Amino acid sequence: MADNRKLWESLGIDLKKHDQLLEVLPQVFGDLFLSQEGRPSRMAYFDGFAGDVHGFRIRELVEHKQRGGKVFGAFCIYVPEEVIYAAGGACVGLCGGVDMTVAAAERILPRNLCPLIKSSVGFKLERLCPYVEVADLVVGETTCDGKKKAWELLSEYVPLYVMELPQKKSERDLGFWEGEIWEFLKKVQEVTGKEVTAEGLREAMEVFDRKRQALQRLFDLRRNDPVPISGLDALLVVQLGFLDDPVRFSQKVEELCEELQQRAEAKQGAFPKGRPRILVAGSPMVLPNWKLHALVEKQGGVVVCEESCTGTRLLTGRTDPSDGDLKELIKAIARRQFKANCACFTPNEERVQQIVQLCQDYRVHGVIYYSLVFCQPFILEGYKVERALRARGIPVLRIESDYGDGDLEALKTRVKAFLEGLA
Ligand code: BJ8
Repeated sequence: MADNRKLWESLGIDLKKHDQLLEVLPQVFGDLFLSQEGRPSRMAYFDGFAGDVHGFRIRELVEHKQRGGKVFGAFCIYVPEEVIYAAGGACVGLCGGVDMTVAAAERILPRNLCPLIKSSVGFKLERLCPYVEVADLVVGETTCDGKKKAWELLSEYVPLYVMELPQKKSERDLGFWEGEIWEFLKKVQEVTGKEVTAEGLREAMEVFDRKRQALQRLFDLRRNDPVPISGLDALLVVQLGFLDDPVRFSQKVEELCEELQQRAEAKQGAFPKGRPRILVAGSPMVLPNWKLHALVEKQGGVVVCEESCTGTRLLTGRTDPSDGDLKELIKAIARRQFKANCACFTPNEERVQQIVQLCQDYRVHGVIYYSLVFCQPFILEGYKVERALRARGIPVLRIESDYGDGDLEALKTRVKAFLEGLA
């Protein structure tokens, strides 16, 4: 701990406020995660990571920089990590899931803005996140309006580069996005001083494909009934994947999956069979946003799948890096990414169809459509999703929530009634 404090101090972290942040987390983590009975033993690695989330990984990143490496921070799964990795860089996710930093962000951002954006910006304003402080370049993107305008303000505090993500998915848009990846590649080369070669990019693509495949296996195992891992634990694993080294992370997820496979074969569930199986669809839930999963599982349900960027959207597609020059590889990256259906795209019919399919694949009893408050793309798309699900007789509960606990009791009542209705 003493070493961590020196580390944080060297990064310019506001230690006093940071202490307040770390004060609450162990208690919450213990109550929600460690109190679960019969957890897979391989969760120990992820528990350890969560317990020292600003410690050992930050030290690794600092050491990486001391060896001449660079660190990039990103807010979206459309930022092509492979390119960063191919130039010897490390990439970490910077999206904020903490209520404590929201008020600070409201000094420069409007109140009626999504908490994910406010929490992320607030972390920088408050100097509370070592991942932001260690980053050499922060990468934003033009997904929703809130993000793209917030980046203009955030760029006054951090070196920031913005990728322009098209809003449609035609061949012309795909070509445009490939161009954006090329521009980004140039920027990455400029920051790292290293050339991205076809060979390097191919290797990087293999690293991230392995990561996606490991997570896909974790999700596939959640199709079992009883489900061998709680929704809370699965969510934690995915959330930590945004921070961890991708090679080590893949290995740890694969080890966890081995254990879950055995549990599934032995019909050993995280909960007894028969609980209502819930799909959560919508806005991402970034660390440490565990609010909805905790509510569902405390009220007698189990979350078996997330259709979000902290879920299936993150795992979408494979790149086939077997051959091809740099041009082909960039094309393969862009094509894979375009299979992910963020609500920022229009039209987005594939997403609606995908959610319907996931309901079958994961044998769910009901869907909770979750939007962060003021997240217009996901809130608006909720209507179409709900209509499609109801037409197929699948019950839906739509929820809008933030990172605070002011709505906890109301949510609890609604979730409880929904689950009872599924029984
Ligand atoms: S690909 S979901 S990570 S943009 S929650 S900031 S959309 S108002 S996070 Fe996202 Fe990329 Fe899409 Fe995924 Fe805006 Fe909504 Fe906030 Fe959001």
